Amino acid sequence: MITRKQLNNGFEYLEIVNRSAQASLALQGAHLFKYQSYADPAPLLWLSRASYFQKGKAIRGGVPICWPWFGKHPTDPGLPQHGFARTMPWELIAQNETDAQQTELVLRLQDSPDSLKLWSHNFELLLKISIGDRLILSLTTSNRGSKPFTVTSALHSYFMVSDISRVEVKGLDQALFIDTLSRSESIQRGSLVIDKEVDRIFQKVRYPLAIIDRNRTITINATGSSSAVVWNPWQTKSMTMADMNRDSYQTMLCVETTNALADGQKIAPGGKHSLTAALSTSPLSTG
Ligand code: TA6
Repeated sequence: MITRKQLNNGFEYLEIVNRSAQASLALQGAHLFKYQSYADPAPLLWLSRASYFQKGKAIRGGVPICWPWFGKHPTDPGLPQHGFARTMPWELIAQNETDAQQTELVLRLQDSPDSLKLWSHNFELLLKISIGDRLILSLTTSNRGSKPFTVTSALHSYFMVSDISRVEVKGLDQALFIDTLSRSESIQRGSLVIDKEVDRIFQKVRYPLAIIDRNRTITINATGSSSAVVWNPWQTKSMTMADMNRDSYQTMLCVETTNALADGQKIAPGGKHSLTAALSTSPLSTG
């Protein structure tokens, strides 16, 4: 079942319920901000208790869409970090409750006078979301203009973890990464544990990745993605963020399915590119 809802301030979102899972999706930014499979005792995605739900402000949590650039704009510091897709109004163009176990939604963002002020290209951006016992998000960029353009992008997934000091990220062993904090390059040795602020852009990533939590494994599979970003702001940075509480960092971890830095995608006129993340959980045998 798909129900249109509004917060008291008029912020619109959709509530999706089927036999496998429940989810909530804001039309602003096509931003999925809640998802929980009924097979899992905890939500898959983390959402800040202090998040904004206001026009033009990104929600802190869920899966923000960073597009058409990831991070700070490469040349113009006046442009919004992570692009504009996550704060613009999208339209729901298709919905299909394939069966009682699965719901599919397609949302669209197209170039507009507002977007052309920020980025001078004609485009169509589609997000297809499949909500079932897994969560699948597929972001397809189409070049509707007469010139090629290059996009960097991310499905910037915030995952709920039981205790950040007890998780590890597997699948990045030997991967080259840029540490954005020290602006240095290095190679990941073994699993990644989080015991301080971490903000690493991994290149040439081979999926799947996994977050090993106390009693579950979160598996992140992807297609069309060559990079991955692992981010936790830790306490000091969290305290500088109005939409994070001081203890927020203890139960969240971003493992983002991206094409960042040198992994930007050049799309010819008439061409398209899809970035897809398939997210699932499985219980960790405590034996
Ligand atoms: O997750 C990587 C990152 O680029 C971090 O550097 C941090 O800025 C994070 O994204 C959140 O960015 P935001 O603009 O949503 O506050």
